[in-house]
Amino acid sequence: MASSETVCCICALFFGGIFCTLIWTVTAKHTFQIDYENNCFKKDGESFRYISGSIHYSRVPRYYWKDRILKMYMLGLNAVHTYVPWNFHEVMPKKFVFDGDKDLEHFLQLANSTGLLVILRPGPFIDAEWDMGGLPAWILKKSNVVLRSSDPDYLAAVDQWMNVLLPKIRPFLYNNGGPIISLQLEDEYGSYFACDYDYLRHLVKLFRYHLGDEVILFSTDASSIHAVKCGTVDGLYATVDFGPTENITACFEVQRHFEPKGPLVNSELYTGWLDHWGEKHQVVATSIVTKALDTVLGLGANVNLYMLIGGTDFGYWNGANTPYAAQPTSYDYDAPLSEAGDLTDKYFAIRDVIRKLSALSEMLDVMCPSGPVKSVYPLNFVQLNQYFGFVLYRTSLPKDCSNPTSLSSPLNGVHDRAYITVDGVPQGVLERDKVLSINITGKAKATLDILVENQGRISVGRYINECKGLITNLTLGKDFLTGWTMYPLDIDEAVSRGLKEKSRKPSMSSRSSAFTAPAFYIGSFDIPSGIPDLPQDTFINFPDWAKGQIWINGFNLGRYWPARGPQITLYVPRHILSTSAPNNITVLELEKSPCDVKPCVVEFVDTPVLNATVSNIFPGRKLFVGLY
Ligand code: NDJ
Repeated sequence: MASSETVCCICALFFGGIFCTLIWTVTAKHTFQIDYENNCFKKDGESFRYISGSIHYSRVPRYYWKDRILKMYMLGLNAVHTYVPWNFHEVMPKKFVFDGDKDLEHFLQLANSTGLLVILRPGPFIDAEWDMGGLPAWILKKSNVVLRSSDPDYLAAVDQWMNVLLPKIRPFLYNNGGPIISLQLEDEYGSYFACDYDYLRHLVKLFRYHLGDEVILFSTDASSIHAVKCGTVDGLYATVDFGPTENITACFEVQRHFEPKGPLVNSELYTGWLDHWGEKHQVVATSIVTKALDTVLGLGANVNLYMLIGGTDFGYWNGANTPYAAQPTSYDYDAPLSEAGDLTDKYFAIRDVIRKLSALSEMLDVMCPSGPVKSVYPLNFVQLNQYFGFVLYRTSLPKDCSNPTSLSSPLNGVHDRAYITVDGVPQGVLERDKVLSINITGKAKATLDILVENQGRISVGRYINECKGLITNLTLGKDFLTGWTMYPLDIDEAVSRGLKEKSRKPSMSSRSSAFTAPAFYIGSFDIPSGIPDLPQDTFINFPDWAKGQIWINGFNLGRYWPARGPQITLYVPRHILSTSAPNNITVLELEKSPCDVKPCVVEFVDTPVLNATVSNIFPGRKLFVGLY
C-alpha cells in the first residue's frame, strides 16, 4: 500500500453473540425460560431481553416477506411478533390453506434464517383490526354460539383448528431448534365481556398438549387491573400493552400486580395508530415513540413495537370497531416501515434508540466464552486469570439514582481506567490518581457496567508488583457496591476470529454528549495488487476519535489516545497488510466515537505525529471520506 491516501470505511458493530449461538445449535439443547429471580427471560441459560416488532404476514405479500424481515433485523430487533389469523387459513370448515401468501411455515423459516426469534400469537381471537378479530365467519352458522367462551360449539371449532395449526408450529419452537420463543393465547381477553376462565384454561391445556410443557405461554391485556383480571389464568405469563403517551411506570405496575417477579413486557407499544373510513388519518410523532421506547428499554423491559410494518388489508380482510366504523384498506399504522416497506424517519429514529443499548456488554458471549466469575466484592485481574487488556465488572444499582449519585473509588483502587455505563448509557470515566469520583444516574436495579482497562504495569521501582482491575471496593453514595459479575475479556482472540462475521447491529450513540459507550467499529479496505512496492509502512490517524485500541487483520496495533496526546498516529508495519484479500480494521473506541455526528473514518497518512503540539500536523498526503 502506498504510505498515504488509503482511507477505510468503519462501520459500527453489534455484538450479538451469534458465534456462540452457532455453537449452541450443535452442542446444547436450546432453552428459553422465565428467570423469576432476575426479572428477565433466560435464553440458553443467559439473561435475555427481546425488542421485537409486529409484522402480520397476512398483510404483506409473501413476495416481500424477506425484504420486510430483513429491514426489521437491520433496525436492531431480535424478534418478530406475528398473529395467525384463523379465518385466513381455515377458509371453510376443515378447509385449510397454508400455501403462497398463507405459508406460515415459510414465514417462520425466513425469520429464523434471518436471525430473528418469533413471538407467535395464534389467538384464536386476535383483534388486530382484522375481519372478525381473526375468527372465521362460518362459525356463526351455529346459532347462539358464544364466541371466545367455553361454549362447546365454539370450543369444538377451536380444537379442530388448533389440532391442525399447533402440530405445524411445534417443530418451530425454540426448544426444538426453531425461532419461536413464546406464544400468546387469545388477545386482550380481559376486555371481553365473557370473562370465562374455563375457556382460557381449555386453551392452555390444548396448547400444552400439542406444544409440550417447556414453551412460554402468555397473555396480553390493556394495562389496567380491571383489564388483566379476566385476561389471564395460571399457566399464562401476564403481559400488558400500552401506547407511548401512557404513564409507563404505572402500566408496568399493573403487570407487577399480576406478576410480582419475572420480565417486564409491553407486548404492544404503539408506533402509530389505526384508521377508520371517514376519520382523520392517525399519526404519532416520532419523538413521542422514541421517548417511550427509550423509557421502556431503560427499565430493562421487553417490548414489541406494534406495528413495525402495518401493511395492507388486501381483499376483504379489514375489521371494524364499535360504534360501527370500518378500517380502510391500508394498515399503514404510521409505522416505522411504511405500508409499502419504505424506511421512514421513524425507522431511523427508533434504530438510534436501539443502538444505544449495544455496548461492549452485548459481545460478552463472544469475548468471554468461559463465562463470568461472581463474587461479593470485586476481584483483581490476577485473581481472574486475566493479565492484560480489559475486564468488565458488572453489578446493579442497589438504589434509585435518578438524582446524580457519586460513584467513587475512595482508595484510588481503579487500576487504571474505568469506563462506566448504566443500562448502556455512558456516565463517564474513573481514572487512577486523577478522577476518583463521578456522578451517575439510573434507576434502582439498572445494570452498572464498569469496563476496567489495564493501561500497562509499572516497569521499574518499588511498585512493580501492582495489581490491575478494581483492587479496592467502589462506593455508591456512602455504600459499598457488592454482588459483582466479572467478565475477563479475550478481545484479541475474538477479533482474530473475526468479529465482523459474528456481528450484526451497529453500536454507538449515547444520551450524554461527552461520552459514547465502549463499542467496536469495523471496516475494511483493499490494496490494489499488481502495483510494485505495495504495500508500504504507513501511519494511522484517528480524526475525532478519543481513546481506544485498534487491530488490523487481527494484529493488535496498540492503544490510541489522540484526545490526550502527544501521540496522535500509530505505526502500521507493512507486513500485516495484504494485497490479496480485504484488510480488516477493528476499532474499540472506549470514550467518544465520532460516528454519530461526523464521518466515521480512520485515515492512513504518510507522516507520523508523535507530538500533537506541532502545527500543520499532516503536511503530507491525506484524504477524508464520509462513510456509512
Ligand atoms: O391487541 C390489540 C391489537 O390486536 C390491541 N389493540 C390494537 C390496536 O391496533 C390491536 O387491535 C386495540 N385494543 S385497538 C383495543 C381493544 C378494546 C377492547
